[in-house]
Amino acid sequence: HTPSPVISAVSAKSYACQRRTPLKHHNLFLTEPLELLAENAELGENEGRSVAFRRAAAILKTLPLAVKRMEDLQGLPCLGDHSLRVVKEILEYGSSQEVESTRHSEQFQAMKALTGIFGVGVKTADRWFREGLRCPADVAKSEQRLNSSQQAGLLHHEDLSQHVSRAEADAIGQIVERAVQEVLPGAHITLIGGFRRGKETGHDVDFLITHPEEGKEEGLMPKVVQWLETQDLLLYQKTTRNSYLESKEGPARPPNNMDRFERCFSIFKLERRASGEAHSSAQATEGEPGGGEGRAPGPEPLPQRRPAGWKAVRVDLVVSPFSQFGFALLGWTGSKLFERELRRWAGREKNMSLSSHALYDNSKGCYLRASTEEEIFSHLGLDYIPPCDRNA
Ligand code: DGT
Ligand code: MG
Repeated sequence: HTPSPVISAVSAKSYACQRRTPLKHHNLFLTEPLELLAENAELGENEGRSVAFRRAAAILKTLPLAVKRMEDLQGLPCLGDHSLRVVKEILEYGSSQEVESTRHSEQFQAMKALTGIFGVGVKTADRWFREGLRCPADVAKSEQRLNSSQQAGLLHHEDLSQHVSRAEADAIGQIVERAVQEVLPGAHITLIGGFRRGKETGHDVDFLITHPEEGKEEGLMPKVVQWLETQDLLLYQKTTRNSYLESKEGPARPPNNMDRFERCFSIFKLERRASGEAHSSAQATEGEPGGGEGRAPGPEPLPQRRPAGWKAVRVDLVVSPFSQFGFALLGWTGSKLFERELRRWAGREKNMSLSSHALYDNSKGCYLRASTEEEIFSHLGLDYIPPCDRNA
């Protein structure tokens, strides 16, 4: 058997963090169906199955050519029986019955629509589905008790279900920059998430904030949020405090919880120009930092038409101490599968525990310091992969 040209160009590296995965690739016709099955498994809370489909899709994204026949896949890792069956069917018939029936199933569509509401997770969506709700409009009409994030999610659902463009992300970036400089001059703001990986659109905009002087960043988030609120730039916000303490972690509890930074889940009110292009209203308003009264977060009235002229955009802000910045940057750039694979590589191949805060070497019993992503890849014995090639 002559080695297929597709395979000979790809070595059989089985962790996504060992490979370069660009945003644009040649096998969307296979990866989209596999990722749909992954999403369906997530909605059914079957994580193992979901990850298997995501890994299968990810390996196909690294191939330099479109797959034409099953022989093209010989020697490739990460392709389980189920994924191979789906691929085979698509190569032979142009589509997979399982994928298409899932795509059109009432449960999949409803679960997708319900979890598409900001603040609604799989468990809530599943309960609502069993109670007969199918879409955001059903929820709005129902007597369901909603928490404040769900109320905001429903109220702004139309805007939040639209993609955020790169121009909008940049406009939000200017607002965040302005807000942060007002309350802590010298702080650094970095665009993270999908936009850092080169995506042209996103479901939200993610920023990492730090200050070169360790400790200066403490308590920053409430001040930023207050400034944004006095400028009337926030429609919703929920801030969680930093609860990560390295000294308390120790070897017994490796730093694997990823949600311990000071973090703000928010919905920004982004002005649009008449041209339709987003721009920052903060540029036009001279603010008095800390002066006014922030609008209290909490229940808002249920759906009403929003006035034209602005768009609701989901924004995630994360504050990291300078000493953890490299880990935070790596941990928040994604993709989610790439992150997962990095942690799996660290644990299985290196006996290390990686989080967005630190890297702990379990064999040596110590933390490994790093201030850049490059150093972390190097600690992990991996070739450096730039953000644009982390689109696994
Ligand atoms: P999208 O959908 O266009 O916003 O795509 P991403 O890749 O920006 O996805 P997003 O915004 O959900 O998350 C950005 C990255 O941040 C993700 O790849 C991993 C990380 N991340 C997301 N949620 C959490 C979290 O709760 N904790 C931690 N530590 N990281 C998270
Ligand atoms: Mg994002």
